[in-house]
Amino acid sequence: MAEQTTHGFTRRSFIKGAAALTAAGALVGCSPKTENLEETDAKKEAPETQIYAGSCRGACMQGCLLNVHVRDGGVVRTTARDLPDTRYNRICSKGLTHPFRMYSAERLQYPMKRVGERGEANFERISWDEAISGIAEKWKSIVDEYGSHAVAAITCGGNLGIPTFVYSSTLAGILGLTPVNTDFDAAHQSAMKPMLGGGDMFRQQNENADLVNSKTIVAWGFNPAVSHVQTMHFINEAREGGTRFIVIDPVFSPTAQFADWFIPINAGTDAVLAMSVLGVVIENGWHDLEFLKCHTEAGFLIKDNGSFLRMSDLGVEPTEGDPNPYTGQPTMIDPCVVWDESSQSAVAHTESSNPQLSNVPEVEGMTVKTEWEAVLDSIAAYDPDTAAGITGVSADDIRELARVYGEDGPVNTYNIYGFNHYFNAHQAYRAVYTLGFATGNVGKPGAATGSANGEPYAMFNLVGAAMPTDDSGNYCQGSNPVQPPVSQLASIIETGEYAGQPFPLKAALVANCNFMATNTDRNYTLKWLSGLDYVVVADMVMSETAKYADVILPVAHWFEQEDVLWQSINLPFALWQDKVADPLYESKTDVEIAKLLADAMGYTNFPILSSQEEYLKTLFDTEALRQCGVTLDRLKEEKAARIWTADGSELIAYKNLTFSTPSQKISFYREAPFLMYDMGQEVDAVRESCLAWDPPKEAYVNGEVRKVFPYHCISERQRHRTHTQWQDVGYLNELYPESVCKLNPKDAKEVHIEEGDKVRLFNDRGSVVVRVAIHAGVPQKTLIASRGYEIDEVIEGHFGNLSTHEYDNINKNQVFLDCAVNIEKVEEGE
Ligand SMILES: Nc1nc2c(c(=O)[nH]1)N[C@H]1C(S)=C(S)[C@@H](COP(=O)(O)OP(=O)(O)OC[C@H]3O[C@@H](n4cnc5c(=O)[nH]c(N)nc54)[C@H](O)[C@@H]3O)O[C@H]1N2
Ligand SMILES: Nc1nc2c(c(=O)[nH]1)N[C@H]1C(S)=C(S)[C@@H](COP(=O)(O)OP(=O)(O)OC[C@H]3O[C@@H](n4cnc5c(=O)[nH]c(N)nc54)[C@H](O)[C@@H]3O)O[C@H]1N2
Ligand SMILES: [Mo]
Repeated sequence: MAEQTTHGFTRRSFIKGAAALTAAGALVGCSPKTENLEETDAKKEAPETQIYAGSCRGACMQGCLLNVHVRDGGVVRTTARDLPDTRYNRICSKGLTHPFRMYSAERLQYPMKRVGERGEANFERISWDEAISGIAEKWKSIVDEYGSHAVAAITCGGNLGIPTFVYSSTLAGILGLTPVNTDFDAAHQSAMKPMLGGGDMFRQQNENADLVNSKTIVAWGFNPAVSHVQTMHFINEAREGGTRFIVIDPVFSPTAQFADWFIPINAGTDAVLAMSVLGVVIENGWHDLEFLKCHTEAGFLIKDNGSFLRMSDLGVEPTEGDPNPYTGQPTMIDPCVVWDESSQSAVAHTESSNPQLSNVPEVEGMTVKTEWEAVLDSIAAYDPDTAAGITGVSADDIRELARVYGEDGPVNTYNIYGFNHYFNAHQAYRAVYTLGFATGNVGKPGAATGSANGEPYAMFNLVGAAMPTDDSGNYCQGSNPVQPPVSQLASIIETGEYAGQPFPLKAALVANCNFMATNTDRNYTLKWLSGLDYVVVADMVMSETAKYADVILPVAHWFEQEDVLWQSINLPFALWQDKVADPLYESKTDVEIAKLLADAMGYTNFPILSSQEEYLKTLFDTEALRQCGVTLDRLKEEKAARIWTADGSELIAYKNLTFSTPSQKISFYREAPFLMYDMGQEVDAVRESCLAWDPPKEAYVNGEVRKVFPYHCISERQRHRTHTQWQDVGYLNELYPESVCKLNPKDAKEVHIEEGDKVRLFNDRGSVVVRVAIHAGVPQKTLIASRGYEIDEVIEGHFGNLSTHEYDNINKNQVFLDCAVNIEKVEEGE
């Protein structure tokens, strides 16, 4: 019989748990002795130390190559390891404290099943056999009754190594599950895909070494001093070489401290600022006409009904193009039309190098306007004075920023997700990117516009991971193509329907994700979670989400398996992870777990899951990687290899100025809205066709909600954590002992709150009680909450109680920052 153990985990137990650490090490016969980490430098290394390569793979989207120092079978420390291009050598406090995670007292040691109520964290140890056969039995009965789509695979960004895909892609494909990605950071995609085309969309930025070539760098809603520390280093080097650094942020952020010019902006109004700056750019003729004509759709003609004028409208029959590479279906080519200024005639866009951008005469009796005119129309309302009233940026500053874009190029407009987490975020991305592209800031050294989001999917064999074949070469059944937004889960589970169709959802497999702590609207999460019959969580630690599991599976640490970190763009390398030790306790790798689950469900014949190596091999099986000469064998040997460019040159995004839109040009206009989810919601197609601004739902300073809940609540990433990870590292917790709420000194005075006071932040969704830190960098009527802390790390409540789970009607996008609250003092002892 399984040993009966009841666990009441608390996060705080770590600091108390130093003794447990050594005991944990002793369990597996290695003595990691983390309490004896030596303060030696590499040269004074003890002779018996073995040094392995490792990589730090949390979702900070960078990743450091590490030396993992092993003595007597135990990891004793980590140091930075040389990359082939040593300009990129880095390590941060997280990489340096990794041994503490490996030997954390919080690590899950064996499979467990729930014995108390969900969320109580009362579990009983079970064997792997019992765990896997129990899961299979439950899933089989659900599949028999409701079909395989009734089991969801929920994942997020816990580990950006290769096995990240094993559940929601590979296992979901084999078993036919419904993948639910947690809709983080998504508005950017709905703006980018139609503008630049899907294929290359994650390569908007040049690699970081190119930043020195910029005359101006604009961090627009980007806080690299915390969120991308590797990039910050390159920005500072560029500054030393004379590059001007501009930061646009509502908050005087850690990055703003390095700015030559800090532009505070009202949250959620970036679209207005960008449109207004673009207006001034155009007024002064600072836009790049040649670029607009040759490499964008600015000259494409649009008919009165909003659709493009195509050659078929002029009587030219469409021709058949190459079949679609994914579906094999035939494609028809019916090119869009431009008005060629030189010949004064309407021609296919491919035939003109000099399209007229405005005032095109009627074409065969049809009134037309250009895409460029659509842009001009949509920005017309935002003259600098009007824009100043909305954004809080003065008209003079708007004009000066326009001059910078016009005269101080090349400009790198660098962002990730600062303005992503609001209702109207796609509008902001579209407007900011239009400004960058209209000034020709793309495809050249020093010039780039966009996100350095770290997901270079295009290089790897994602299709092979999602649609593996069995040992007879037959494709698996494939996962559910309908992937509902998280914001609909409660109603789906309650009604068994989504978008008017039956959609039973009964169980979930959760991995790489701590949604109880990281999703918006925690009460909503609790609601849908409690509607599920059966929840399995695979994690390394007893996360807040694992506490809500029916069965918990312990996962091996990053250092306990071979892996490749490949999801980083501004760091142009794939990084190898040696297996430095066996998985501790009874933990298993994600690939092993997926294999056990597939086997137990009767799918025993998929070679992709046969070993970690086989899994990695599948993902590496692409032409793009072969062209770069990046193979697993080479990585094993060299530990890091440059990716991105076949000739090993520095990555300049879109260097050939060819984009992956159907026209191969940058698109500013949409005939139909690009919807990230479609459940029949109403969408204003005209408004979505070009640039626009709608105020964010709650954050807008002059909005209705702020009259009731006067403070905008921004949640801030922690330097010492990636989301909730590293919370079990005592050293870091000593430096940052608790979650706080930062408050502007003037506001503090007004509401009679002092540094260290206990306060309750609340709105009609819920509340949290934390202590206050007074901080002049916080704008007035704004509160900055430290995020990434779990429920037992705050005094009462949860930050996740405050935000809304709703999305706008375009984006499948959680809006963490679109949140208004009020604040009140809580007396000590209350
Ligand atoms: N240490 C650490 N690093 C991380 C992470 C972590 O948890 N810890 N998380 C990683 C992940 S998954 C992500 S998505 C990235 C995100 O990294 P970033 O894109 O840098 O995102 P944020 O930190 O959310 O916000 C960046 C800045 O945008 C500002 N901002 C907020 N609202 C607005 C607005 O309306 N307009 C403008 N212009 N600025 C605004 C914020 O004040 C902040 O200073 O960071 C990654 N890196
Ligand atoms: N309030 C607020 N909330 C936010 C944000 C915000 O700005 N404000 N930012 C959001 C953003 S941008 C993001 S990307 C999300 C991130 O949200 P999450 O991805 O949920 O964040 P993590 O804390 O990284 O949680 C991942 C879990 O994966 C586990 N894990 C790590 N490695 C492995 C592994 O190899 N295998 C398995 N099976 N599990 C592993 C970790 O232990 C952890 O419990 O958070 C979002 N939440
Ligand atoms: Mo993120």
